[in-house]
Amino acid sequence: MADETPAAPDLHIDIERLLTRIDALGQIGRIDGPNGEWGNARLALTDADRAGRDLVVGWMRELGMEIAVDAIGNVVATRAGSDPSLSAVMIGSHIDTVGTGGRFDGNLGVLAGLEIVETLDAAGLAAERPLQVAFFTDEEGSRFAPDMLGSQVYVGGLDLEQALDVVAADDGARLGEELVRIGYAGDVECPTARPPHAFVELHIEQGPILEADDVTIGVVEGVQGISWTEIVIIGQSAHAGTTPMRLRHDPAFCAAAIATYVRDLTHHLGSDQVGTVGRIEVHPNLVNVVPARAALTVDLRNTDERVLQEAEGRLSAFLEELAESEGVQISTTTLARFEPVEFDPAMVDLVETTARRLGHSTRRLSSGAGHDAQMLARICPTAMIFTPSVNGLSHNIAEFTEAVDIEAGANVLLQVVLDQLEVG
Ligand code: HGY
Ligand code: MN
Ligand code: MN
Repeated sequence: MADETPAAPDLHIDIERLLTRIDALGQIGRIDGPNGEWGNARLALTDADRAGRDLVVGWMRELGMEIAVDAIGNVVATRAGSDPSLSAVMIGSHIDTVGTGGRFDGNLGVLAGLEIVETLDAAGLAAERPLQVAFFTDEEGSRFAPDMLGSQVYVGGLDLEQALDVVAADDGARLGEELVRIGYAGDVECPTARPPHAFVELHIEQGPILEADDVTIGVVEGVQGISWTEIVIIGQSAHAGTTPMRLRHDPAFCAAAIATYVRDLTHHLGSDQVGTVGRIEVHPNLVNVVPARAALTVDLRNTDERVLQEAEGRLSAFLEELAESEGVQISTTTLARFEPVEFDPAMVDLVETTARRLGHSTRRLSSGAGHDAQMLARICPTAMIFTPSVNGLSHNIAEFTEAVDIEAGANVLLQVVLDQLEVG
C-alpha cells in the first residue's frame, strides 16, 4: 500500500453524472417490466452489445483516454500517468448482460471507472501511474460459455483461438466471426503483455446479504467455485397416446428428474451449495410427441472446492443410473469450471479500512457470482467492492441499487484507486 495519508481524502465523485451515464447505457437493449422496473438485454457480441460498446468507447474518447482493443474484444482505456514506465492501476468490469438483466450488473463498475477519471481530471490530479478503465468481453457467458471469457483470455487462462471458436448457445454463431461483425476484433495481443499494478472492481452484490445486514459496503474476500455442465439426453420419440409407459425412453422426464435431483443435492450438501437448471430445451417440443431429445444446463457452485467436487461426482453417478433405468443416452459437456478464488488480503484490508474511513458500514463476504476480478486476481493484486442489491435481485430487470449506495461504492473505489495510483 502507498503511505498511509490519503492523497485526496475529501475528493468525491459526482453521483448525478454517474447516474446519467448508467441510465444512458441502460437505454441500449432496454426492457421494461409491468410495474415500472426496467433492465437490459445486451447479450455478448450482439448488435445491442456493439451499441453499448460504442457508447462507452465514445465516453472514453471524450475523456481523452487512449483506447486499446485486444484480439478477444476486451477494451482498455488509459489515462496517462507522469511515469509511463509504471504499470497501470486498472478499474474494470463488463457491459454485456444476460438476456433479462439489470442496468447495474457490470455496467456500474465500468462507468464508475469513467466517473473517477473525470473526477481526477476536474481536480487536476496527476498521478505517476497510468489509470486504466476496462470492459471485458462476454463476462456473462450466457451466449458464449464459459463466463468471464474475455478476462480469462486477457490473463492467459484461456487460449485465444479456443475462445474465438466458441459457438453461441442461442444461434450457433462462432465467437470470432461475431467479434469481426460488430467491429471489435482488436489488434492488441492476448494475453496482456503488461499486467496491471492492481485491479479493483466495483459491483452490485446481486444477492440478499448486505441488505439483510443493513450494510453499505461489501468487502469481498473471494469468489466461490463455479461448475457449468451441459447435459444432452437422447431418447426415442413416440406417440403420446399409443406408447405404454413401460416402453418409453423419455428425455423430458429425465431432464425433470435431473432438475429435481439438483435441488435435492443442494439440500443434502448444505447451505453453501447452490444448484441451478437454467436452460432446458426439448425436441420436437410438441404436445403429443414423447420427445426424442432434451438438453439442459446445470450450474453448481460452492465456496468449498472439495464439496463442489462431491456435488459433481454425485450428479455424474445419478446421470449414469438414469441412463440405465430409462434406456436413454446421456452425454455431458463442461461449459465452465473455476475453483474458488481468494483476493489479495492487503487489497481486501484496503477496501475495508477505506470504507470505514469514509464512514460506511462494512462486512466481509464471498461473492456468489463470478466476476472478471477473479481472473485478474491471477496476475495482480485484486479487490472487489460490493454495494447492496434491493431485494437481493439480479439477473432480473427489477435489479436495483439505491443512488446513495452507488455513491458510497464509487467513492470507496475512488479512494482505493488513489491509494494505488500514488498520486503526486
Ligand atoms: O454467472 C455468473 O456468476 C456471472 O454473472 N457471470
Ligand atoms: Mn457481473
Ligand atoms: Mn451477471
